[in-house]
Amino acid sequence: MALELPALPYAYDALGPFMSKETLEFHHDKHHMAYVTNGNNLLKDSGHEGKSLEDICKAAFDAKAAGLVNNVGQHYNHVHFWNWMKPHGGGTKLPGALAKAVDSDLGGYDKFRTDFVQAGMTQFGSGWAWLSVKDGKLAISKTPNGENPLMHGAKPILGVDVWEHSYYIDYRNARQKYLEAFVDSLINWEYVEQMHQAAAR
Ligand code: MN3
Repeated sequence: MALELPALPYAYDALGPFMSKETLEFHHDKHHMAYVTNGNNLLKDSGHEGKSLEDICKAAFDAKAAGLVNNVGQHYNHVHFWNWMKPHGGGTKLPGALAKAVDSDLGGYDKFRTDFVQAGMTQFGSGWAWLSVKDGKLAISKTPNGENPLMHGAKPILGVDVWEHSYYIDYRNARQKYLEAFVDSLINWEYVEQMHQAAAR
């Protein structure tokens, strides 16, 4: 299965003022496209071509195949990242089942917000902060470069890209402001809940 760049699920200017058209044009059309191109080149004759995206992520990490980990990992991460955001998203109104799990596993919404932003702030250099299901419970984590929680025995349900290409045009060096805007104004909680339900199966 060749990797393919999906269309954004909204217009390029739909996430303003929290994420600009210019950021999305570079991030989706240039950065994500490059992961697709490089990933497809690396997948040729790798023995992984017939596997699912999730299985390639895990197999590449287990094989310490850094090129595949980063490019196929980044393809997986970005396919979901576009859907983890929506216009007029974010905020404290989580779908019921997810709100319950955030309360019981993470100490409530406010602590989730603090800890998720902190995970993004403390990922040194490029990478991601995550909300995942691990051993049946929600957990917050961070990974470097193109890695994701699939490679660490968990199922991601929300991730935020903390590579500078995701925020430098709009926020310059203010990573915390970007992370807070992501949580408060961009998260597509319905999509997070879909992945939460799927992870429980
Ligand atoms: Mn990115």
